[in-house]
Amino acid sequence: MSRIVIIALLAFCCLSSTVRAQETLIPRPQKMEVRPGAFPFDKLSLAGGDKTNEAHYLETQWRSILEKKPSRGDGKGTVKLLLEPSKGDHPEAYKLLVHAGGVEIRSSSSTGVFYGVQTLLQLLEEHRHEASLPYLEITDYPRFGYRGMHLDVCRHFFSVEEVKHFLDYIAAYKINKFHWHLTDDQGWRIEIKSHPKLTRIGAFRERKPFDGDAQKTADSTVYGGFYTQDQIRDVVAYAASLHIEVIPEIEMPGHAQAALAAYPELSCTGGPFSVGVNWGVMKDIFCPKEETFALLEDVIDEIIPLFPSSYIHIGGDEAPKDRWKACAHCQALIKKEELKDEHELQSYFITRMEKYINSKGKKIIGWDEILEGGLAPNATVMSWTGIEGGIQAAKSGHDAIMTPASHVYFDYYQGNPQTEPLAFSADLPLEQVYSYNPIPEALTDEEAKHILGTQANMWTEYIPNFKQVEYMLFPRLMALAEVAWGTSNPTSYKSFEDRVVSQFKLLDRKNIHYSKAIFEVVG
Ligand code: TNX
Repeated sequence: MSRIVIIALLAFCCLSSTVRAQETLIPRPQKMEVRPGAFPFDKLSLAGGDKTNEAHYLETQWRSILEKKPSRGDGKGTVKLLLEPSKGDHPEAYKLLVHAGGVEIRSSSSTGVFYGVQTLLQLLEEHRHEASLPYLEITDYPRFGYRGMHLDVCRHFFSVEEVKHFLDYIAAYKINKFHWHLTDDQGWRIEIKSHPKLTRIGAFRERKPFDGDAQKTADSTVYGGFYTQDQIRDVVAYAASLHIEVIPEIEMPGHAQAALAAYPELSCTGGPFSVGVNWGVMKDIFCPKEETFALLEDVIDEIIPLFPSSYIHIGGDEAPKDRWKACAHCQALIKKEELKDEHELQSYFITRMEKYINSKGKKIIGWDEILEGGLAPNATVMSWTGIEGGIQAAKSGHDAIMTPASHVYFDYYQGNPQTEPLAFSADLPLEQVYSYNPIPEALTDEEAKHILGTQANMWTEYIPNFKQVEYMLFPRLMALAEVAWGTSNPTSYKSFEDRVVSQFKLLDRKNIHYSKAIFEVVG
């Protein structure tokens, strides 16, 4: 072979691997420069003495990608994870360098190192066939500190193992908050030792044909399950090892039918109730009685030591006021507290719970309906009905997390409802997620500082098993990740789609379900 042909071939290999490195990473890094040259996999080794959680994580994942253990270099390896304090750096920033000496990941935090490791794993995956990594330099950091993913375990229940898989998936795309929706009309899913009926009664409902084989209980007419406090601690610790903070949600005053089935005396009518089997908004909600506040405070007391997060989400959405209107106690309370109406009574409810939670050193998050009747003084708003709630919160100096149904509701259809599996009856194709900008135009730069970030929600009315969770998550999780990391560019959606397709190889190899709706010809 002539030298010219060899040089041309080398140049082609280099170029194609360069282009690929840039075309595959999700979320796309803030800055990436690919240089001529490549470092062979067989020279990669981990420093023998590196016993950090991140080195351990890299070793385990490496084994699954390359189907063999990475070699451990004595003392020094060619892959270096370097935690080095530096002033003024973004707390989650990292640098990744591949050069003639090997791979260096540098950060001032273990979280940054972890994100560098995630990027390296995506590069290893992409280059596994040519068995070398292109020389490159990546400087990377997220736009938003809050990059969230939610999971509703109430409408359908998912085991600890499944929740851990969910955490693995979101961690791989640098999501750092897990919003765990633990109570709703159709199930109370967390053990509360002081009120055992919450799970003994509230965690189980009548089984429906749609539930399929999932979560078989001894009685085949019953569906359900819950997490013990030990299991909760286990999940929270697992999430922490993936640099994910778990934010628990305990719904009040609405979406409370499972709790009312257990303790009907906390309703306005006295019940009786059964744990919800149908989807939608239920009229029976917590009644603002002293017994209700006492139980909810007990719940909070048990929740606080389980979750290190500084937040507790207390719901606040979809609480119809029918029962409060017809309840003598509620009307007397409205008078006594000099409130205008039932909306202000809801604000009284939330503010009272906020005061209790604040007194324990934690902050509340609530869905945007907590704005009605006046926002509790320190509340963070999760804006789901649209972006207005987030705008209103930020303009009044409150923090907000943007989760508008129009862009980040992963229970909606990803493609044609004729060919996609049954879902909530609205559409949310990949491109729509990708086009989202969490900062509303209506905000000034100063107000925009209150937008902590964004989160996608996975409501599970139509998601009876974990395979379906995967399916609804992928590939939209990738779009969410890039929006939250701040490197999405809707004008080059096509090139994002190419990167998504290249990530499908990994999903295939791991046997993870995902929607192929993006391949559908729209016509
Ligand atoms: C509205 S989003 C709800 C949920 C449903 C969801 C279905 C929100 C705060 N409440 O209870 O599961 O719509 O998309």
